[in-house]
Amino acid sequence: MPKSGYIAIIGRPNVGKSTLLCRVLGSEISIVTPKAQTTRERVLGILSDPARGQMVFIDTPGIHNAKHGGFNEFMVGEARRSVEEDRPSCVWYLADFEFCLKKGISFEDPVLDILKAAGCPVIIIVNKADKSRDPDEPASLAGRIDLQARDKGVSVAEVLSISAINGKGVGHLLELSWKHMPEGVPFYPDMDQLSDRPMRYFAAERIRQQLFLHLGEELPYCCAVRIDKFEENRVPVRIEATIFVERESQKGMVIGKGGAKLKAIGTAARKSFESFADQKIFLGLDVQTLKNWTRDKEQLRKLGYAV
Ligand SMILES: Nc1nc2c(ncn2[C@@H]2O[C@H](COP(=O)(O)OP(=O)(O)OP(=O)(O)O)[C@@H](O)[C@H]2O)c(=O)[nH]1
Ligand SMILES: [Mg+2]
Repeated sequence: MPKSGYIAIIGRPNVGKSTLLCRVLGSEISIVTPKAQTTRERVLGILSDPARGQMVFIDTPGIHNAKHGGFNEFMVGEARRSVEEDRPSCVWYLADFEFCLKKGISFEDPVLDILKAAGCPVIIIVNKADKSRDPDEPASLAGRIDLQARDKGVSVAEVLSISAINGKGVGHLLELSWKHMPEGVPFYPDMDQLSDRPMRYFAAERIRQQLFLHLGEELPYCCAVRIDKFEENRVPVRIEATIFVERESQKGMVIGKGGAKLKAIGTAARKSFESFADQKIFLGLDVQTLKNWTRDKEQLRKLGYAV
């Protein structure tokens, strides 16, 4: 009998959740940047193995202390929904190696609450172990974290150290995870399907990734992307998108002098999406203001950031 189950990947922002999902699938379905709070919504990544079954991963936004109302609350809500609504058979709780070394594992609110709400085994993954200078350090750290987590009442299945960036320990993690999958037929019968999201979503995400990489500290958090046109039957595929900023003054910062910034963002996003989709793309970008969209429920809903 094949095995099939969901695994929620949760943790604080920037610990490497999306990097790990991409590593496991061998495909960049979830965008990665050096900045915290890159992932904004739940994204499914599907790993199919004809001999064993299917593991469906849920990448989630980083858990942080979000203020009530607005966009940050939506993002933390996504992490909560991944355990409360998606009913995972196992949780991967990722933590940052250097942070754990200095401060131990952090179960500050609302992390513990979300882990307990999952009601399933939790594999604690100390990621970025490649940053360790002492080869014994990751194993001894894992031992300490195990005790700390059990003390807090977390249902710990295992504590592992890995490096999502170079793949070390990821094979072992997958082996352990199969053991937690219940028997059942695959949720997604097409064994080549990698995600639940359509191509236009990946196009929007690649534009957003370039906004994170090209713009200064705060600005990417004020940007949202909407795909206005996605004409798949044309060669090259024609995509038109709008980048929304929160304030009129931010428009110029995204466009840059003589349009140079927007051009660089568009070129990088186009190349990145062309290599992902393996197709030639035409990408047209426009920038508009959607006043205070991160705090306005109605605008959030229009952008698709609503429950
Ligand atoms: N050295 C090292 N860096 C890593 C590793 N995994 C991820 N990173 C880096 O950490 C940064 C954040 O990675 P992400 O995968 O975007 O982290 P995330 O947890 O998905 O972040 P959010 O979506 O913002 O919550 C990127 O610069 C990655 O290259 C790792 O194993 N080792
Ligand atoms: Mg992420």
